[in-house]
Amino acid sequence: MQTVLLLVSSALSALAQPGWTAPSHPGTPGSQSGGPPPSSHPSWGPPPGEYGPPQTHNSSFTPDHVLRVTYANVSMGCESRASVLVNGSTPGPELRLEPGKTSWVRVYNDMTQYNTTIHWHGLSQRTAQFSDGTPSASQWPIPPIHFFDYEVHPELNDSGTYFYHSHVGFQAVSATGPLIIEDNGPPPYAYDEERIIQFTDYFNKTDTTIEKGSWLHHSLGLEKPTLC
Ligand SMILES: [Cu+2]
Repeated sequence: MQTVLLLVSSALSALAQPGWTAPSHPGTPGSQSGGPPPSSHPSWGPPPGEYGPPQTHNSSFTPDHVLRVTYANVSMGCESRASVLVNGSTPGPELRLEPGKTSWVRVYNDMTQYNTTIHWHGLSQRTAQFSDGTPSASQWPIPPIHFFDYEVHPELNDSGTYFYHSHVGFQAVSATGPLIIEDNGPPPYAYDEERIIQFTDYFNKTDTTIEKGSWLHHSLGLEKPTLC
């Protein structure tokens, strides 16, 4: 299944390559002419040669960052809550990416019962739409015990503060972390230290209960918080 995910990524990469034209399939439903688009068709995509040919990652490939998504109890505000976590915590680790450079972030879904994705909140992902993390829109979600290599390419003017998070159900609230796109050049101000603060809502019901609605919680008496 890992191979399938990578192949999907590669196939979509191929679609984004400059100069790519639809293959000719005379008689195929939806194929109007069976040939390439007319030469007056507006050009689109990145400049030729900027990104190179599609790549398939083999066992020697090393991603720039690794995120592991798990499902475990965390204690917060004197309560214990089963939560979807990134690298064992909520929020997860900060990611710092260079603008104008492609970074690869491998996301392992170490959960056995839920799908997951990671979305790069605020980045357009216009050069790697298949890596946007919107399940069933830009990618199939990552099934349990599988991984997906995300291609993230912030543009030179994308420097700033963002966050990443899962886009599967209510995981979005706890499976999240800071995403910093570094300055493009020396920072305009001198400063001694940088601190990242991420705020998020806290819910003591589990994602599943919240997604099903509060009536279930009340009618079945489920998931009373555990006080420490
Ligand atoms: Cu988002």
